[in-house]
Amino acid sequence: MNHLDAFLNALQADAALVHRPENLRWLAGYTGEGCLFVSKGAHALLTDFRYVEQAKRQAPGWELIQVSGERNYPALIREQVEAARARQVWVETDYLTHDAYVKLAEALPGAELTPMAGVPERLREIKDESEIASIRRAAAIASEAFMRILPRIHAGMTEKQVQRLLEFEMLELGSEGPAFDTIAAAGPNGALPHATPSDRPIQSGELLTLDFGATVDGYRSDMTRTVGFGKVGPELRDIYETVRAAQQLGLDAAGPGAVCGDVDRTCREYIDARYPGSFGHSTGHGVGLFIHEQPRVAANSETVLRPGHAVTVEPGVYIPSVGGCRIEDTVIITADGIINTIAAPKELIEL
Ligand SMILES: [Mn+2]
Repeated sequence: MNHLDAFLNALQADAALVHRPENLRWLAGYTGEGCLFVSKGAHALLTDFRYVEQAKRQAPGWELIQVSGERNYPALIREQVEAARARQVWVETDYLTHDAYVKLAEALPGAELTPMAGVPERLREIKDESEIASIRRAAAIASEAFMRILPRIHAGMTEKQVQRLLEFEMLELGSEGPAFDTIAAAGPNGALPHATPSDRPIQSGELLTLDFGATVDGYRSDMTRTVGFGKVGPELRDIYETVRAAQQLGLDAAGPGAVCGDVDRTCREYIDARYPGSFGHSTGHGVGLFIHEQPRVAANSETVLRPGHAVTVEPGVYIPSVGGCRIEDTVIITADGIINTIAAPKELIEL
């Protein structure tokens, strides 16, 4: 079933307005600005002059409606809603600004605007073959970029220099852009799970955590590797091996039928027995058009993993003023196991 049909099946209102760019792409294959109007009887793409040709090319099956001057978005949306005789209209209340919502409501006095309530997010969870191919390509690019920079990074370089090298190689290999803000965090910065790369030179004896991804057809990959510089001492080495073992346990626990909360607990119990309280974030998350999607691989998640899920497994240990380590792969759940999309090795590398 294509994405539009799946969305129509799930539509529990007379019509829906879609504004979130990733949902425009997911539903219509369209990457420009504008919005979608979807009802049982019609599906239209509203945009302005700048995107008309692009819309024709990318979304040929959609009725194209061009905004201009008097015929602005609220007026054209009103025409669509009235033509469809829609009384209840789904809108992305978790995306529209308050001002945009108020304007819509003013333009549609006869309609009840109700939250779309995570329906596209739920439907996007299970990836089809072409989506999986894009994620795997993005993952292969990120993995290969990591391997390419290893011989070129050394103590004395700054976190920002490593970040730039990594992002350059991903672009060279065909990434549309970083999947998210690349994290490069060495030494004490490694104890901050989402550190911003700084101008601080990396010192010998430190661990460097690199969390990054590539983008292909809008689909993202997510991976983390932690590498050592010079000779890494026994304390950091033990942290590294603890995370590595926990991550492997998480991968072993993931698969069709596995409960997300159980995958999380597997990693967490292993780490908590050795470094209590040092692993404060979730074990993983879905990956797709967004870097963070459903399902969450978190302690309280009862979601059962199914074929077509793309999730990360990324436990970490963070010790303030000592350092940190995280190891992450993006895996695809299949009928009989998982495909690990990330090929880069996980033995401790000392550069
Ligand atoms: Mn991640």
